[in-house]
This record gives sequence, structure tokens and C-alpha cells, in this order.
Amino acid sequence: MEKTLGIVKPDAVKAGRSGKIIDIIENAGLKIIAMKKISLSKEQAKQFYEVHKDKPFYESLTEFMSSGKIIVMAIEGENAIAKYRQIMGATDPAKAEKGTIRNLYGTNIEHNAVHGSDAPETAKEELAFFFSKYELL
Ligand code: IDP
Ligand code: MG
Repeated sequence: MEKTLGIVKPDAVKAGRSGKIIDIIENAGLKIIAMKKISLSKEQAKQFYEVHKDKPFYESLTEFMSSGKIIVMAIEGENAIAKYRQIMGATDPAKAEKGTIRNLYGTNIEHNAVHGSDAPETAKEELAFFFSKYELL
């Protein structure tokens, strides 16, 4: 069993797509073991995406991620990290496979509806960023 962090980003929350997205996650056989709807300050968004601090899109990405409510989810299942990345689709919705979350609900490479951790180490760090160990039981 593996855990990963998923986020419904502000674009998809604003567009009223969170229910559809949760449906896709559950239909893939993944379990949401913790979930909350929150707002990030600009500072928190910068901290969360610190790995991208030297990228040209860092400023705009962190502005976007702090622009409205997000839904953070702890997702659990067998190979949850890879499985959830697969149902999210490619970073750029235009390149995301048909039927993936980003293909269905993403707008562009930045406003791409969802986030997902990319490896066991980052999943652990990202889950701890939003959830206490008791919330993850
Ligand atoms: P990922 O979300 O598929 O793991 P990353 O490369 O980790 O993709 O990028 C993090 C987030 O930064 C993306 O989900 C997207 O919102 C944004 N992003 C990535 N590349 C670009 C870009 O070239 N322009 C604008 N935003 C980008
Ligand atoms: Mg990433």
C-alpha cells in the first residue's frame, strides 16, 4: 500500500469539477483517506512549490495556487503514486491522454486542474505539508 498527495487546483474547484475528479479517483480503485478544502497563502504556495523556484513559471504558478480554494487529498492504494499520475495525465492538458483528469478538466499547462506527488520521498513530504500523522491513519 502506498500513499500520495493529490490536489484539486483552484481552476477546477472554481469550475465546479471537484466531484467529477473525486469520482475518477475512486473509480480507479484508489481510496481518499483524508481530504480538506483550504486556501493557501502566497507564502505557503511558494513553500509547497519550492522545488520549482528557479523556473520561469514559479511566480505565476504560486499566484495561481493561492488564488482560490483548493482540495487536498491523501490518496491510498496499490502503486498509488504511479496510478494517480496515470489518471491525472500529462502536465500539459493538450498532451494528456484522452479521458485523463487533465485532458477532461485542464485548461492549459499551468491551469491543469490537479497536482499529484511524483515519487515516494516527495509524496511523504507533501502529505506531511498538509496532514498530521493522525489524519493519515
Ligand atoms: P506536474 O504537476 O505534472 O508534476 P511539474 O513539472 O512538477 O508538473 O510542474 C508543477 C506545476 O507547474 C504543473 O502542474 C503546472 O501547474 C505548472 N507548470 C509546469 N510547467 C509549466 C510551464 O511550462 N508553464 C507554466 N506552468 C507550468
Ligand atoms: Mg511535479
